[in-house]
Amino acid sequence: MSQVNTITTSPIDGQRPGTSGLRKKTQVFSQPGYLENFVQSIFDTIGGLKGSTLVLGGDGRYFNRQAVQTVISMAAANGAARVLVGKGGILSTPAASLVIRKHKTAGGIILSASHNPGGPDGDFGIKYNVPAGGPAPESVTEAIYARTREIDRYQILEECHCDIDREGTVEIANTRVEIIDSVADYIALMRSIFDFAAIRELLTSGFKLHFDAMHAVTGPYALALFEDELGAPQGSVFNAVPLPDFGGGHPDPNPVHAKELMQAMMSPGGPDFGAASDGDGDRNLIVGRGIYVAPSDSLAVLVANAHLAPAYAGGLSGVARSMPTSQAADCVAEKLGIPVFETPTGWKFFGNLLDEGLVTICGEESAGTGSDHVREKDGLWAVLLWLNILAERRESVIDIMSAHWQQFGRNYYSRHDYENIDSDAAAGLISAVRDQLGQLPGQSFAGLRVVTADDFCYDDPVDGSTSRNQGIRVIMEDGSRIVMRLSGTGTEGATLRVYLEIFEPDPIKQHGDVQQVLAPLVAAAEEIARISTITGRTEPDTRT
Ligand code: VG1
Ligand code: CO
Repeated sequence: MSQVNTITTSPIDGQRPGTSGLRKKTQVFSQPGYLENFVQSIFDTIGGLKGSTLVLGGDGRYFNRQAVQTVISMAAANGAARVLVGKGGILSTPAASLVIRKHKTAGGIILSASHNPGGPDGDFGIKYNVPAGGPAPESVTEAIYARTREIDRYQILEECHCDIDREGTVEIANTRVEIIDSVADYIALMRSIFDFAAIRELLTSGFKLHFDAMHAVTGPYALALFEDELGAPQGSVFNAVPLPDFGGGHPDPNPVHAKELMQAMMSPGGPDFGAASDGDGDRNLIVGRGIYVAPSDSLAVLVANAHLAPAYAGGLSGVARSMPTSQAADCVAEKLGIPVFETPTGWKFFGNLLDEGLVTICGEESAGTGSDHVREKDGLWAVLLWLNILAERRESVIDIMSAHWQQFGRNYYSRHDYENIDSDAAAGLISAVRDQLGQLPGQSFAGLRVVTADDFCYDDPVDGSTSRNQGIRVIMEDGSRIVMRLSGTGTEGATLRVYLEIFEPDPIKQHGDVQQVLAPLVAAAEEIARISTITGRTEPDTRT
């Protein structure tokens, strides 16, 4: 029998977990003891694993399989009763959330750096999700971080190797390691939410679906769902095989990185409906023939039409969006007479609202949408809800968008990212703006008069916790808005995100070019934050 080894160690050069778990270069994670220290810090923080069940899986990126073995050996050495592992070490983030909830576990470990590129020179990541299935709240990630700074030992089984490619149960020390089907539970849940018969009818009626799995974790899920279960013709799902380096791509579902999909969708006679998902399957990109659907708009359309899917036929209790997400969903919620909650960036802030039943649907501008069916954002869920809506309405995406804007108004919106800029310069830029917030109201920039300016502070209505400095908001007289914050998911330098939004109620003016419409706000942001002077960049790297 494998021997439990207690290894003496010293604190790691860690980092406060950012928006979503801990992300570092793969090379950092593969240093001897680094992953082990972090994993032991998680176990120590949650009060040990003795007698409990842990869920484990990842997005299949480089180092995933090796890390799965390490976590299994450590869970067993720490006395876990059971470890539920996705076959091949694969579990999408929403599927992991489901398994954690369904089996009443002590939570789970998800190995993923989501949309960050993978490979030996790419990124790796790890996140702990709580027993409710969602990302650990700040109080827990802070405690894990504190533990990494004082840890002096970890426990691991000597020479333990587990066959993770065969479903079934293996006993290791006193731990039952169960290798489970990564997709079955998830598909069953989707079947209980949506009208599969209606979607099947749509997908077998000549309607063309084009789904880009970006060589990431959703490949096997999407094939099982769209092609096997819902009858879409073979080839509807492409880039379907998860690869350790995502085929050299960047598994971020936006028009820049999902180029192949965008090209197909923008060509005349292209598919009717296109979608993509990210590295770990929690985000979604929605494209209609000839039209990119901005994620904030997609959220609003889903809120307005959710009742067309069986699980939401009774209406929604409320909706939540992250602060930088456009206010398009608010316009819908107002008409529906349901509350809207505005939270900081990151799915962990939706957990309490969902647990309390205060909201049914949540969303972020970064293409994350989800509901109370799990406690994570869920890319394929969003695609299925769109398909369910299309199956009921039988209109094109472009027509649905036009009608939506006409009814609720259009929130022109874009996010400009300045990637890999100098960390000190980025921090300096934000603090300089922060320092002048009090003086901004009343001043005009590029012809736009500021009415309020603040640094978003969130008071959680459920647990009473406060999260400060969650992004700078500058609101203009005409209601348009500039938001600025630094990304919490990068591993190199800093990424400045500038979010721009202008509301247009007049249907005649709702078909303009987004970037052109937003140009005055971009100029105002430049005047306020002196972005090009401080960062040395005259253009953002990405506009989504
Ligand atoms: C980004 C997005 C945020 C999302 C987070 C994790 O964070 O902006 O909305 O929740 O990624 O998503 P940041 O701090 O870089 O802006 V995922 O799918 O990459 O885990
Ligand atoms: Co993700």
